[in-house]
Amino acid sequence: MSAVASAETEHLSFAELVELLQRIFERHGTCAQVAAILAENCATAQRDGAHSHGVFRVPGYLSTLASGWVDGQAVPTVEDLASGFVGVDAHNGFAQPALHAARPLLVSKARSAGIAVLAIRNSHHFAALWPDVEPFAREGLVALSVVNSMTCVVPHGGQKPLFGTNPIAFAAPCAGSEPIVFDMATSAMAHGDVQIAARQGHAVPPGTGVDRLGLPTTDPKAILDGGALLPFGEHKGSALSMMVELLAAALTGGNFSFEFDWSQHPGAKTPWTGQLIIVIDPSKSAGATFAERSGTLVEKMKTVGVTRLSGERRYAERAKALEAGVALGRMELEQLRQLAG
Ligand code: NDP
Ligand code: PYC
Repeated sequence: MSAVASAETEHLSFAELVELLQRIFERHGTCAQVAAILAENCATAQRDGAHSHGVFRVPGYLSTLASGWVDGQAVPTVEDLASGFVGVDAHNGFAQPALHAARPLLVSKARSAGIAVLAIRNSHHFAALWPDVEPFAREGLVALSVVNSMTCVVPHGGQKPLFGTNPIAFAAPCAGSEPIVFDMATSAMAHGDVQIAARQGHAVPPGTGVDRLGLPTTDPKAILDGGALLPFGEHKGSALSMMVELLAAALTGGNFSFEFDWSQHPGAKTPWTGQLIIVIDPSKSAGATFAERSGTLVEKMKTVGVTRLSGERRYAERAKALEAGVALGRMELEQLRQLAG
């Protein structure tokens, strides 16, 4: 899929796009429930303008399913591990169905203990992370999630790639506005955005990555072709990326980003790792008015000149799509229709 803004654009309603994607996933090897969950997730990213993780990802999902690397029919096993700890073995399936299966137990534990952890292992996450956390904030909860991916980032001070692009997403309720949400790769750029830059022939900013000789480059093709990404913010992003490896893999029982070998599955694109989600019920804290406090902070940020909060671009894209439909390139839509049969 192109992820290219084109004058040749068509619009589908969100429900139409979900239905189209659901047919594609089901036709290419997932069971109906997995198809429904992935379709909703992918359409949500497209709707909200997260183009590196919307329909752009469909070919990668399908080549991975065809390669036998991921099990599109896997049924996750939810484990009640402790008063504040839920585990899920995704059984080599996707992470989103695992979260879906464990969510009711996770929320009930967070509401009774004030905090609960969900550790997903043996899972594939190929999507944006904010759709996993935003719904918790809509229920008045605070959520933090991390997921590790595949070796393509050189740790600060290192000579070779080891870490994944390892995103961190956070969501919190905010009185008087949409939830506060941020979601960011700990690499200088998400791998998906490097792929888009390579397709479109754009240079990436200095500091994004290195070529196959380890030399700094702004050529996205050189980063993808034997080169590597760098963490954002030098040692600081690198420390956060290390934290993500520890929480998403070591703590969950999943693979580190360097630990899996997909060389026997040509076409495999989805990292086989783990994901951690921490959910907090702020009503249990001493300050019972967390959402109001969030609102106070946001208002104060505006008084010092902040005009754009994290999440705001996404909410604006969502509002536009709800009005006019979700925009897709005409060619892109034609390809999707062919894939759906
Ligand atoms: P961006 O750098 O585009 O954005 C990171 C965050 O910063 C977002 O919350 C964004 O809000 C916010 N933001 C961006 N610009 C500004 C600004 N000028 N002022 C204030 N806030 C701003 O994201 P990344 O490129 O780091 O990541 C892209 C996606 O890739 C993420 O969804 C991530 O989950 C996904 N990813 C997934 C991986 C996986 O293994 N599954 C691995 C790596 C990345 P807004 O949303 O409103 O733009
Ligand atoms: O964009 O870095 C990325 C990515 C890795 C896995 C899924 N997305």
